[in-house]
Amino acid sequence: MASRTHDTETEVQDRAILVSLVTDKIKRTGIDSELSLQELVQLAETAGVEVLDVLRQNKETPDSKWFIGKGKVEELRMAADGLGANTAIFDQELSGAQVRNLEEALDLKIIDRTQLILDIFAGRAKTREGIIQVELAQLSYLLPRLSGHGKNLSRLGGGIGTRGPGESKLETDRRHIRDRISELKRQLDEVVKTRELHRERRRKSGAVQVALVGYTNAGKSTLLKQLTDADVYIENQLFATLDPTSRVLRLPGGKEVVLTDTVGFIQNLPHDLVASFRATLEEVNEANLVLHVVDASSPMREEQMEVVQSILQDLGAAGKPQIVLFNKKDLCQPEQLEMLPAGEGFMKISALNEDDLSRLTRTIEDGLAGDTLVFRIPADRGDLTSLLYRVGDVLEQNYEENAVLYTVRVNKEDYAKWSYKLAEFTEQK
Ligand SMILES: Nc1nc2c(ncn2[C@@H]2O[C@H](COP(=O)(O)OP(=O)(O)OP(=O)(O)O)[C@@H](O)[C@H]2O)c(=O)[nH]1
Ligand SMILES: [Mg+2]
Repeated sequence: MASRTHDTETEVQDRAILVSLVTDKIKRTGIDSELSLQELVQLAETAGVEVLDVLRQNKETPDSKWFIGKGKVEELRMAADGLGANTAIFDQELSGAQVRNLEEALDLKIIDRTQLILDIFAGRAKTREGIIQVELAQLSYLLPRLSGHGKNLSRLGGGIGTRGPGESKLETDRRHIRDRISELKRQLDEVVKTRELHRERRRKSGAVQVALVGYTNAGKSTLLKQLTDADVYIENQLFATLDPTSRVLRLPGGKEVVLTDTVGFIQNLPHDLVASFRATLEEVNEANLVLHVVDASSPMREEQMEVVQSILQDLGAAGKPQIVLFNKKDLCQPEQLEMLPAGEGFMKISALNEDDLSRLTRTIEDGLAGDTLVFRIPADRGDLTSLLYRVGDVLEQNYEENAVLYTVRVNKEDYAKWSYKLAEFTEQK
């Protein structure tokens, strides 16, 4: 937020009223707007904003000029005057014109959820890659909205205009931003190439990779720290981690794997951010095993798990072998814990409990070990035989009259890709 620019003369704490508009379209998506609003409060607090009040409105469609209804604008003005607010934060994305109209009518700084998330990321970025990615996402978000952001541009720095939007000035600003976007993309390409080289090296070294993924604040960094003594930033706030961190983890049997902590996910993750962070997020695709960390104590647990699964799907990592870790069990009631799915692929843990951690490393070991499966392949299905050699090591072949029995130690990940063809020929699990 503005307060983070450390402009000492004008530094004012952001004091905000949060606004949520629930439209019919939103209702149809099934997003729980109350939970989303709770999350917006956390996001605002993470950004250092003082939240004074929350306004809600139900409306069929957004107002094209004001986003919320005219009467609600008046209500917002009165609340802001009464409470001494200087900012309004909307839980849904606004157009540039809506921002401008609201700013002019209310004399408040107007921010939407996307911009708030971008702001938090901007404050967190530490590595060159992270900094480039965030700036790229910010500018891509800003460009189509430029004429709406008279007041907010100063936060972006980099010589972008902050004065009133005269049209010719706007054109110059747009050109500057487009130039900057091309420059950032070029720089990002270089970083991505370097990352590719690293990946290639890791792949060649045969290092086994395990990725910690999950909703923001689930406890991923805590697990990395507890398991590997990594000195990482852990905080009870959203998006504590931005850049992936990898550490070597020694499993009980002596095998070493590379454990990677990643940026947390959130619902409605801004599109520009996902696009910019794609290279970082795609690290997950390198993993042999995905540990999906869930905050089991959160009332939003199920929604959060769905968000994570759908982002994994987008990244093409949904088919990876996955273990769901229901973390923070120490904060759950016994009844809550009983309701959680159990069995293979699920664990209830506390990142702070030593016994759970040793159970976890044993489970990781098991999760990485391949299964030995037996397939009965009909004699005329030579196509399937060649597939078997692709999914693992064929240990044994026994010939029958019209079929061959193959004993195969399958690599889980490769097998997952072809199981739709092979599963019906499996003899034993
Ligand atoms: N009580 C309890 N707190 C936990 C546990 N695991 C993590 N925490 C706390 O949860 C908060 C978030 O932990 P982080 O490890 O930073 O979470 P993260 O998933 O890395 O979050 P982001 O980096 O923001 O995506 C911190 O305050 C941790 O101390 C647990 O098992 N029990
Ligand atoms: Mg973290």
